[in-house]
Formats: sequence, C-alpha cells, structure tokens
Amino acid sequence: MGAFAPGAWTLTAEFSDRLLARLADAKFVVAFTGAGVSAESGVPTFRGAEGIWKKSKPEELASMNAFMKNPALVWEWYAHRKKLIASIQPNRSHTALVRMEQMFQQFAIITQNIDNLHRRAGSRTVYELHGNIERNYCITCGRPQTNEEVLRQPGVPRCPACGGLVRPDVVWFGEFLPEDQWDASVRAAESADVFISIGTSGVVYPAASLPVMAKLRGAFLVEVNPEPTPLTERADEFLQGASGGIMSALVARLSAGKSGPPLTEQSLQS
Ligand code: BJW
Ligand code: ZN
Repeated sequence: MGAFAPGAWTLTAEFSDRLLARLADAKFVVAFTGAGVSAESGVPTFRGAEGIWKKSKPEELASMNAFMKNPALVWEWYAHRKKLIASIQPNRSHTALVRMEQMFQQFAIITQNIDNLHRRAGSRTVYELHGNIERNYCITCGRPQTNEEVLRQPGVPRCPACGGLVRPDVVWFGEFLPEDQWDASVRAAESADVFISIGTSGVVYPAASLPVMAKLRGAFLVEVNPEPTPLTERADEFLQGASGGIMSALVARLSAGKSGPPLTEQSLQS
C-alpha cells in the first residue's frame, strides 16, 4: 500500500526471544496507535520538531472555545487536513496491523488518530478515541454531514436543516471521549496479553492511561517510537525507530516463525 518498490528491502530488525515468546503465546493482542503511525503516510504529527503545535497553539484550534471564537480559522485548518488525508494512503504500519489482526485469536486497534487510515487499510476492530475526520455534525441539532457536503460550502459550513454551525466529529481538549469507544478500549486494555503502543507521545489523557492499565492487568507492554516517551520506562520492550519498518519486520518474523527464511516486503504483500 505504501509507496515502495516491492522487494526493495530485507528485514533486519532484531526482536528479543522474550517478545517473540509472549507474542507466540498471546491470545489477545492490542495495538494502541498515535500520530506517528500516520507520519509515514504524510500526515503531520502534533508534537515534536515538525509537529502541528509548533506553528499553532492547540487551544487556538482544538477546543470548543477556539471554535466558537473563530470558526473560520478552525475550519480552514480542518478543510486543509480533510483534503490532505483524503489524498494520502495507509502505510506499512497500517498494513502490518491488518496482517496482525489475521494472526491472533483476538486483536484490536485502539487509535487516537482521526484519519481513518486503519479502516482504509482493512483493519476491522478499530476503536477511535478521538473521533473521525470523515464525519461532521451540526452543533445545534446534531444532523450529520459528509465531508463532501461541508467542503462544498465556502468558509464555515452550516446545517441545511437548522442553520447551525457544523463541526468535525473529533474530540477536542476538555471534551469527553465517545463512551462506547472508551469502554471498549478499557475492556481490550484490561484483557490484552500483549499491548503495543505505537507512535504516540503518550501525553494526552485519558488515552495515555490505557498502556499502564494494560500493564497493571498483566499485559506485556511494548512501545514502538523513534523517541523515548513518558511510557518508555514502564515498557517491557522499547523498539526504537519508525513504525513502518519495525512493524513490517515484526509481522514478517511472526509469519515466518523462528527459523523461517528471510522475508522481503514483496512476500509480506502477497
Ligand atoms: C513516530 C514516527 C514514526 C514520529 N513511527 N512513531 C491540564 C490542563 C488541561 C487539560 C488537561 C490537563 N491535564 C489533563 C487534561 C486533559 C486533556 C489532556 O490530556 N491534556 C494534556 C495534553 C495536558 N485531555 C482532554 O481534554 C481529553 N478529554 C478529557 O480529558 O475529558 C475529560 C474532561 C472533560 C471536561 C473537562 C475536563 C476534562 C480530550 C483529549 C482530546 C485530544 N484531541 C486531539 C485533537 C483531535 C482532533 C484533531 O486531530 O483535529 O487528539 S489533541 C492531539 O493529541 C490528537 C491526538 O490524538 C492526541 C495525541 O497525540 P499523539 O497521537 O500522541 O501525537 P503526538 O504528535 O503527540 O506524538 C507523535 C509521536 O509519534 C511522537 O512520540 C513521535 O516521536 C512519534 N513518531 N514519527 C513511529 N515514523
Ligand atoms: Zn442543525
């Protein structure tokens, strides 16, 4: 799915026997994903050197106060992101997680991402903690609107039924997470044998409490990130690097078994 030449790389990442053994025994595996997972598709992260929040303050864009104060500014940002996300593709991390779902008795993705790339890649059990940028709704009457409808309207989109302001169906700071998605995520975290936190800075709550919740209930906690985070010292395994390469290599290793032949990305796609 990603923009790569098939067979152009071989798998070099090393995984500990402990991690491979825990995965071999695991009945329920949970992947907890953040913006870093979509970075290789071209979606900017929030924090860090290239992050969105370097240029704009979160409270000026991602809160109800910000929206009521300046809906045009907030919509300019969302219209830009909606168009960007519609134009890009899932990457190797998303594909690897689709493969993992097929490998374990139970598998769930808990995502903080709003870009819908896990579903577009083909993952089935996906809990979305912070909403989905493909949906919108009227803040007065709740009527949903598609992206096509909102992007057709210049400036701030309005509800055709009541004239109210339309907002993206995402979770801003100070707002509660969708209860059904949160409850399902807590259940998954509490039941996971292996919990893999991938591409998240782990600073936004309550989402950031899930890896710790999983570990306290006995899960083997794995973190995949190019940089250490507040979670790193609690992780049983820290796989340092970009998630596309690491997750593809991990899936290839699991598919091949311990003594399997070296795989190429081409064989992963087939
Ligand atoms: C790679 C990579 C590669 C790079 N491979 N990795 C004090 C004051 C005020 C509020 C609070 C407070 N303390 C706690 C709060 C609550 C607040 C909060 O947590 N704030 C903290 C930030 C301080 N939380 C909330 O408000 C939440 N609601 C809530 O608590 O409800 C209860 C309540 C109700 C009423 C009143 C008060 C409380 C809601 C949080 C909503 C978060 N929304 C956003 C925006 C979504 C919409 C949109 O996108 O437009 O969600 S903010 C943003 O952060 C987005 C993300 O999902 C979220 C997490 O970010 P993520 O995914 O971790 O991304 P980054 O950029 O931080 O990290 C990327 C990582 O990837 C990095 O580590 C890189 O190294 C790595 N990376 N390339 C792998 N190739
Ligand atoms: Zn309305």
